Amino acid sequence: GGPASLSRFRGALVAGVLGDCIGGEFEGAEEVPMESVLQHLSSLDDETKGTGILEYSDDTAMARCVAQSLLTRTGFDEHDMARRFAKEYSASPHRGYGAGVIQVLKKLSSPQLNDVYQPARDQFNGRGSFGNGGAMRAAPFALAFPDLSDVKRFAHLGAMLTHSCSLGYNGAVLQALAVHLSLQGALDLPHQFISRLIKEMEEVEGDEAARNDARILKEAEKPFCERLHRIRDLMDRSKVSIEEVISELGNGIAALHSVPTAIFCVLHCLQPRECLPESYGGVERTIAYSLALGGDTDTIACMAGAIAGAHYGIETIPLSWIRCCEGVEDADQYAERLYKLYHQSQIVI
Ligand code: R7I
Ligand code: MG
Ligand code: MG
Repeated sequence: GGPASLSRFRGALVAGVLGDCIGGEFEGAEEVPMESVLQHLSSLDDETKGTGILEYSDDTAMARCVAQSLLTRTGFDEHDMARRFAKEYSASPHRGYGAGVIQVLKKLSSPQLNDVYQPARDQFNGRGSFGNGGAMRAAPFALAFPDLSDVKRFAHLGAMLTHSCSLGYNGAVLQALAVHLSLQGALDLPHQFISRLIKEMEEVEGDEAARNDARILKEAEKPFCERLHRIRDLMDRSKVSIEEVISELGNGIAALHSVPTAIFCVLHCLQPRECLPESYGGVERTIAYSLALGGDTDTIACMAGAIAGAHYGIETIPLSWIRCCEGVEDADQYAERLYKLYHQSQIVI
C-alpha cells in the first residue's frame, strides 16, 4: 500500500508480535546457526508438528498496554499508561521481564504514587535503566501520531515511565522514528532512510542530559548516532558476516546494543540473501536474520519486525506464522484503530 496505508499499520504491529513470539525460542543463546533458525521457522508451517501457540513475552505485553492506552485516551496520558503497565505485570508476572524493571512495575501499582516517573529514576543508583524495555514497546507511538515531533516527544515520555537513562529512552525514540519513517515508505531509499535517522538523532542526542549520560557511561558523544554511522558503513559493504554485525552493533539487552542492530537487520534484508530461502518475503527474511544473531532475539526480532512490517505490509506475512502466535488478532485490531486515530488527527489545511 501507499504511505501510511492500513496494510502498513497492520504489518507493523503484527510482525512485532511475531518477532517476539518466534524469537523467544533463541533468547539468550550465544550462537544460533542459521540452520536451527530455518528449522524452527519451517516447524511453524508444519501443522502436523503441532508447534502449538507460541506465547508472547514482556515485549508484546507492554506494547499492548501502550496501544490500549493511546487508543483509550486518544493520546498520551502517563498516569493511564503507568497504571496499565502495573496491572499487566501483576496479572501476568511471568512474561520474562527484565530483572530491574520489575521493581518499577511494583512501585507503579502503589495508589500513593504522585510522580509516575519517580520509580524509573530510582533505578540503578539513580541513573535509570539503559535496557531496551522502552524501545521494545515503542512502535505504537509511531502509529498514533502522524507528526514526527509528537512521535519523538511521546516515545520519550512513554519510555521514561520505566527507563530514565537517556541510553534507554533514546533507544525508544530511535525505534519509534524508524517505524514512523518506514510507514511513510522511506525504506524505498535506504541511504536516505539512515541519513534521516542520523539527522533526527543528532538533535535528540544533542540534549544536555544525553551528553551527560554518555560521558558518565563512557560512550561516544552521541552514542546512537555513532551506531547509525556504523550501520551506514556496513550497508556499503558487499559482504558482512554475522560475527561482524554482532561485534559492530551488538545483540544485547541494552538499547544501544539492540535498537541499531534491529534497524540493520531490516536494511540488510531489503534484498534476498544467499543464506535465506528464496521463497521468503521481506518480513520473513528480517525475522529469520534477527534470530540468527542470537542474544536478545525476541526483542531484536520484535523491533526489526515492526519496522519491516510497516514497510512490506500485512499481505506479505505468512498465515502459518500468524496462526501459531499468541495475541496477533488483538495486534491487528489495535492497528486498525490506531490507523483511524492517526488519520483523524491529521490537520487538514
Ligand atoms: O529494559 P528492560 O525492560 O528489559 C527488557 C529485556 C528484553 O530483552 C525483554 O525481552 C526482557 O527479556 O528483558 O528491563 P531492565 O531491568 O530495566 O533492564 C534490563 C537489564 O539491563 C537489567 O536487568 C540489567 O541487567 C541491565 N541494565 C543495567 N545494568 C547496569 N546498569 C540496564 N540498565 C543498567 C544500568 O544502568
Ligand atoms: Mg521479552
Ligand atoms: Mg528480550
